[in-house]
Amino acid sequence: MKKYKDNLVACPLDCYDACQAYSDEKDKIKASDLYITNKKLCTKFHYLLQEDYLKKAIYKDEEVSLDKALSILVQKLQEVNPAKTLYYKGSGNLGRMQYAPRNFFSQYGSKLTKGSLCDGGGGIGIEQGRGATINPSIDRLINSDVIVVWGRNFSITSPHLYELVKDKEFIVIDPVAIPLVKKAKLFMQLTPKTDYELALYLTRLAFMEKVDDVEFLEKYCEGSEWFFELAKNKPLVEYEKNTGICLDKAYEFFEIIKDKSVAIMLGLGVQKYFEGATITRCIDSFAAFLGLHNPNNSAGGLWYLSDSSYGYENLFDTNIKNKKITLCEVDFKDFELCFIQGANPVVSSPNTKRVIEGLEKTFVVYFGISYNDTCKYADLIIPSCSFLSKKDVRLPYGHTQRAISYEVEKKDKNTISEYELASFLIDKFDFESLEDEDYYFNYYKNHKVDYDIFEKFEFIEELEIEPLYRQKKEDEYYLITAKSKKSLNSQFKIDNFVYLNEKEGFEGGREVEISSKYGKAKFIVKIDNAIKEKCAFFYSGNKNTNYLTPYKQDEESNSAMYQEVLVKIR
Ligand SMILES: Nc1nc2c(c(=O)[nH]1)N[C@H]1C(S)=C(S)[C@@H](COP(=O)(O)OP(=O)(O)OC[C@H]3O[C@@H](n4cnc5c(=O)[nH]c(N)nc54)[C@H](O)[C@@H]3O)O[C@H]1N2
Ligand SMILES: Nc1nc2c(c(=O)[nH]1)N[C@H]1C(S)=C(S)[C@@H](COP(=O)(O)OP(=O)(O)OC[C@H]3O[C@@H](n4cnc5c(=O)[nH]c(N)nc54)[C@H](O)[C@@H]3O)O[C@H]1N2
Ligand SMILES: [Mo]
Repeated sequence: MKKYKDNLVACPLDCYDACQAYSDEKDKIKASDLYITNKKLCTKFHYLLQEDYLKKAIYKDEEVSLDKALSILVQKLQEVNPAKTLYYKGSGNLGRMQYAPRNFFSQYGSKLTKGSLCDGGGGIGIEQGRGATINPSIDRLINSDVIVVWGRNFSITSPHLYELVKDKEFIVIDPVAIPLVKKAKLFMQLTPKTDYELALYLTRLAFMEKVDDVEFLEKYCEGSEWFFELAKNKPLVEYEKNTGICLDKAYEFFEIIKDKSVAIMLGLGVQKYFEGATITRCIDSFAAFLGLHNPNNSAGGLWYLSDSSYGYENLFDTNIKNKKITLCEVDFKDFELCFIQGANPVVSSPNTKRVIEGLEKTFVVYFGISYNDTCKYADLIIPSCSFLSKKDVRLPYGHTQRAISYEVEKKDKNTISEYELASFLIDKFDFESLEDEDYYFNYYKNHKVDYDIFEKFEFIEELEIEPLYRQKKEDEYYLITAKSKKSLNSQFKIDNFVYLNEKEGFEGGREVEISSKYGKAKFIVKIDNAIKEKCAFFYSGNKNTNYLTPYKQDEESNSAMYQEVLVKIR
């Protein structure tokens, strides 16, 4: 029996786990038994297999043939001023071959984007301390005794990684009682955007408890004394008040980790703010203070979303000189034509009202696999083929095992892959041709990367952060937005509720209007005491949350900062 050869398929979804599946003798898609995937596929993958794929191109709300749609696209691209066009790529499919169209649009002269809607701030923070945004090896995670889950819904957003370590001891740091809290030894339900203060607070106690790794600090680090000075800047009572974590709880942290090896699983939650990079670096500095990065140990560390392309070249990006616009700040109306690929900005980008108003004033080309909210504003829709019908390689951000995709299903004739579309357009415009598809595929499939590069750690030495609690008025709420088990951002099963603690005095099932200085929208209330008081919680993919969020970029990484906002509820 052929087991894994050219029948492999990679899960293309934006997720820490990057699963490897395969197509069996009966063309059924199954989970491989390879390492992380380990014979199980998650709910989202099953939804993806059942996805209602686009089977027809659409022009001005009428179905047209793929050929017709492509000729309209070519004609339109010939008419408009290339400098007034935008290439906007989302993270609907994280395969490397998805970058092919960017090669055409950069040769054509479109504006491109920079920054992220996702992990950018935290990524910069990690890089500033360690030199690169890469994670320790998964073996070090598996060898750890205690896992601190910090601003990350670990069992939901990376269920396969979680499966590897589910029997460990857990500590959870989150404003929400996430499912893992049930089995955690300690839950610190902190006030949003106070993680840097908690990191400093714990650093002081670590010193008092003598759990700082003195040898590591001397040999591998710079600036730990300054960092400790920062930690001493505030009295403990002030940290208690600001973070909402009492001293007893903070001490309990040290009782649990005493003489144990510790892994911190850090997530997006801590960095969805203006100073997201600084906050993250502060937490990574606390981890370094404990010696979690010590290369002489075989356990412990801090894991974030690593830079999945670390150590690889982007082969499709040849000689790019195009101007780049910050992704979250894109104003679609500034362009004559916008080409949107694998993204759903109407739901996923911040400030929905501004996004929609912009899309209404430009020629929108949507290139994707399904009819999403952004398609309503598209003039031309081009169906991309299913991940089962195109070759690709998925580089992971939660671990280092890439997943491979072959063409295991015949492509629907009305759809086109990203590589094919790019080649077609390059040919029409007589630009510099792409290499063969296999040239790219084989590179990403075979290239070897050395992830073991830890040399030294640089502590954060100064800190300027404006906490939200300082501006927050009595009748205002923190906005919390996080992933749901049944959706992958705006794909699959969507939940449009606002979740509130019963102590806020709202009635479940009632409609409320929620407003911020950026916009307003209506929501139906669900009462959930897992949510910290004074927080309004929304799942990612909620069609209305981003009416409330700011589109301005964060301080350092050209990224969105969805939670840098306070809201009122009526
Ligand atoms: N099922 C599922 N899995 C997914 C996704 C999905 O949509 N659905 N999306 C994928 C993507 S694109 C990404 S980027 C990853 C992200 O996965 P995670 O890193 O888990 O990110 P989030 O779910 O956004 O937020 C994590 C947690 O941060 C908490 N949080 C919010 N504010 C704060 C704060 O100020 N401090 C602290 N300490 N915690 C806070 C939230 O309550 C939430 O529990 O997940 C991937 N996996
Ligand atoms: N309120 C709020 N907003 C958020 C977040 C949040 O937690 N809360 N999370 C943020 C995060 S972490 C992220 S990563 C972003 C994600 O934001 P986006 O990158 O916009 O991702 P999605 O909204 O999931 O939309 C992806 C689209 O890609 C399409 N697609 C899937 N596969 C393919 C393919 O093979 N080819 C093509 N061409 N298209 C495909 C799907 O049909 C889908 O409509 O959202 C951000 N926005
Ligand atoms: Mo993301």
